[in-house]
Amino acid sequence: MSGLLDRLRKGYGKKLVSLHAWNGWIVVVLALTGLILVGGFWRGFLGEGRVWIKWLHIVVGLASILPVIYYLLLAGKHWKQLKQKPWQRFNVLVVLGLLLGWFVSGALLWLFKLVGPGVSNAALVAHDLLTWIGLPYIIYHSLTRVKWLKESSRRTIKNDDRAAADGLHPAAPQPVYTRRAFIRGAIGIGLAATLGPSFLKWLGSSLGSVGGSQTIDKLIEENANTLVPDPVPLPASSPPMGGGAQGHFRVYTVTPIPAFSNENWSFTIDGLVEKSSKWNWEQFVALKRTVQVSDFHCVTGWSVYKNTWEGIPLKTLLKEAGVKPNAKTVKFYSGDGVYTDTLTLEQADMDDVMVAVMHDGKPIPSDLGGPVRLVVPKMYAYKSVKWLNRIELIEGEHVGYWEERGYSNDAWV
Ligand SMILES: Nc1nc2c(c(=O)[nH]1)N[C@H]1C(S)=C(S)[C@@H](COP(=O)(O)O)O[C@H]1N2
Ligand SMILES: [Mo]
Repeated sequence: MSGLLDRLRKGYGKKLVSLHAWNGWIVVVLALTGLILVGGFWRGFLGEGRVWIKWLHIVVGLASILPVIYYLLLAGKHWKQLKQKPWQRFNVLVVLGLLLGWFVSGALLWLFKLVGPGVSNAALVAHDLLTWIGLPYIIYHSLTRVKWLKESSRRTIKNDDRAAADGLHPAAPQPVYTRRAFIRGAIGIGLAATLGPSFLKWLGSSLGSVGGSQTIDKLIEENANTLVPDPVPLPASSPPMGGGAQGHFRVYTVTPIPAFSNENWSFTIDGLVEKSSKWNWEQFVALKRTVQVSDFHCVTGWSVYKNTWEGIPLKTLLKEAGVKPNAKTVKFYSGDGVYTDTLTLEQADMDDVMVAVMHDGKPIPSDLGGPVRLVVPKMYAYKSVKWLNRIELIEGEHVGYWEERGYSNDAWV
């Protein structure tokens, strides 16, 4: 669009130029912060910084509506000027659509507590889809219009002219056109080749969220845990009482995904209890389990509905261990060595808080926190500690991994 903008560098044309620049920078900031937020690679070592990046993304995202509104005020005149330029009109519509779509879906995600999991789930898929389509489009748009591309094609003309004058070889009939088309094509193919596979993977898992078991089956196949024997599902689990989970889990972890074997896995309950216990896997799978169906909500906007979890109610474990009167907090440790979280004794007494061993009648795969994970259905999923291997009863308080990084200690859905 800079070609057009060059010609508009007067009066309101100037406004359009700076609007275009502002908009460009906003998109750059949002793209960078957004990609950092979803990129699993960054999760671990950004730690606290992630919360700041999230706020930056939200604030800039909300502000991104301002240039759009401003443009819409100037749009009438601009639109007329583009009468003879259907492609530029198309481009304006695409960019406006993207910005509005990102804004609306982003605002809904920001207000996830207000709009509820159904809406924020749809908003997250829309936000992702727009990014998958919009970001490559905008990258292509900017790469094919940068100055060096034009300069290099100008240089080509000169060289070819000189070559023709020297009589070395005749100038190609349309050197500018072919060279530009070639570079554009190359950029297009390059983008498609680098982003295509991840896009298809994302598309597969998002569409899979209608009948999500497919993706979980794949995680089960890739299960890095080698614990034997497999737990035998109760009749209520197989077939799953809830009819099979709806939605798909995004694999979240702040560490590399740990893997366990019979040799290195154990489960401990200790601290302020009458009777501490430590189970190995064979002992642990022999404990009496129950089955429940519940929804699973992450604060970043996605949910998985109707999970059939089979495991030991936390309540039962605590009762058998005998909680001492001075205990105040239940602290959960992950076998990843890093992640922890807590519940108050009162919260831990809810019937549906479960130390889960199976999901939809199958062992929980390592990616999803198996062999054993906590499930706290009434709270956001950051309370649902993966690779749970120790429960400690403590007197004071403890600040969990995400709570330390800005998440609310009040995680009620
Ligand atoms: N050990 C550990 N447990 C964890 C997390 C984590 O990073 N490490 N992430 C939490 C968050 S924020 C969510 S949404 C869920 C995600 O579960 P999933 O990876 O099985 O989808 O796990 C929770 N439990
Ligand atoms: Mo989460």
